[in-house]
Amino acid sequence: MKVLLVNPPRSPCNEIWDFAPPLARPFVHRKLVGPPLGLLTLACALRPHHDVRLLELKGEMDLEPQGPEPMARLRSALDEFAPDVVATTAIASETPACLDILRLAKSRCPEVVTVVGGLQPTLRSSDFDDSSVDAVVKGHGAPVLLDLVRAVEAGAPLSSVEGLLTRTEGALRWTRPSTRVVDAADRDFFVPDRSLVDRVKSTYTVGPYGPATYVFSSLGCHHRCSFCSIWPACDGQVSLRRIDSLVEELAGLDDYPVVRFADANSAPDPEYLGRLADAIASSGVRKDFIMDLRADTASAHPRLIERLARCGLKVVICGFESFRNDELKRYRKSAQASAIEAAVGVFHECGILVRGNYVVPPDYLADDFEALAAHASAFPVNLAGYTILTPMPGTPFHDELESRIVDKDLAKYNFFCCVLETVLPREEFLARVGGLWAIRRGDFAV
Ligand code: B12
Repeated sequence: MKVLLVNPPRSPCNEIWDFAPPLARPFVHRKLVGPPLGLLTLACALRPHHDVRLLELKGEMDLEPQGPEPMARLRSALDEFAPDVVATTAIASETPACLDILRLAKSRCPEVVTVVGGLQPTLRSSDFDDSSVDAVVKGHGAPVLLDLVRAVEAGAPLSSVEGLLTRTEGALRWTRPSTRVVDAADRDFFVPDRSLVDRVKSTYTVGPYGPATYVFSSLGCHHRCSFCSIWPACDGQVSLRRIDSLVEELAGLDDYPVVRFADANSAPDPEYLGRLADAIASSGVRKDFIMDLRADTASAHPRLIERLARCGLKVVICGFESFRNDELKRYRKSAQASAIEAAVGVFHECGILVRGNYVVPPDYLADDFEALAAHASAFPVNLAGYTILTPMPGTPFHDELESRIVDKDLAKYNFFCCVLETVLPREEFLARVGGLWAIRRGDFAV
């Protein structure tokens, strides 16, 4: 079977940049780059049996920004490859682009079977109840996708595939519940097939460094931060990679001097992470690593950070979220603001750069912006980012805040737009968030 995997383009919406004062604009993030690890995982599962191609629309647009627009590139790929199955992935802000992809695939090749998976279908499958979508897969879906493609090959109906939502009588309905328990971090782990991004890997850079790739050491998160989508998607469960499997994967990444851990939190189990750091250090694998670590992990486990520095940890992305304890409590972030300062000290003592991120809630007034700016100016992080509190569709937080939502355009659910009602005039609120980006500037962007 010919399977075309399509990585959707980025959402074009960035209201922080749109309203930022000219001085701050150059520092507002406009894009994050990196390989689509989920699709590369699916490719590994499919490839021994099927002819698989990847159209990496983020990478292609970065490689040739002046080239054809994303849908024209998809049209060419569909005409040239004539796939039997088109599969794509979506986070909230990429949902509209994902639907455009599947609509074009259906209109161009009416016989093609279309399927979507990833975080947004997992959290709110109803967003994909569209005549262009034949099937929706929730969760870590490599085994289900394999079954689906096998069924298509055998000419069997999609309704014969377990654990899938399919279009039946005009609506998405579950097929038989799956009896399979998927452990995508361990038993059902597939090594992402990075050969499919060879063409665009030069676009995966971190500032001047790269090419960079992703690996994950864990899936899921135990914490319950209100704004995060990971715990609702994984029911608060965490599964860890086997250390030998991860070290082996790292040892195979000859083309990538920079590796970012794509974990929700790279230290769900500090003891495990310490063993992983030691295993990497003694394996002879030499990389510059980037991890997402919590401030309270660093303040409580300074020796762990030293071990990570010894194995190559160079940059940490740290969700500070707020400098005020009452706001941290509101976000259900189980950490104290004082941990931030302690953590930054620990990271810097180990020579690790810190990119801290603050969340700005829509009820901020001028005084709050000034207090945050004063705090951030006095703080020695290498780079700070400021995003807007956003209730991600399909999460309990979205249901809680539903009555305050003023914008339902999913392309705007990317933490860079304001979808909730503000207390300040909206344009002033956005301009003030944009202004914060001028406070600190470093020479790298992650
Ligand atoms: C790596 C990453 C990225 C990469 C994605 C590369 C790409 N796809 O092109 C980059 C850096 C580009 C990125 C960008 C952004 N990201 Co991001 N990112 C992540 C991160 C850290 C890891 C994702 C990952 O690789 N997981 C591991 C893989 C193996 O799992 P997976 O992708 O879920 O895939 C599995 C299943 O979902 C399923 N599956 C997935 N797709 C499909 C398709 C089919 C057909 C099937 C059957 C199954 C299936 O099977 C896969 C294999 O098991 C997550 C946080 C996290 N830890 O998950 C945030 C996260 C996904 N990102 C997020 C956000 C908000 C963004 C940005 C919008 C941020 C911003 N404001 O700039 C941007 C968007 C683009 C931009 N503006 O540049 C949010 C999404 C929230 C939401 N509800 O939408 C997350 C959850 C972070 C968070 N905690 O809030 N991101």
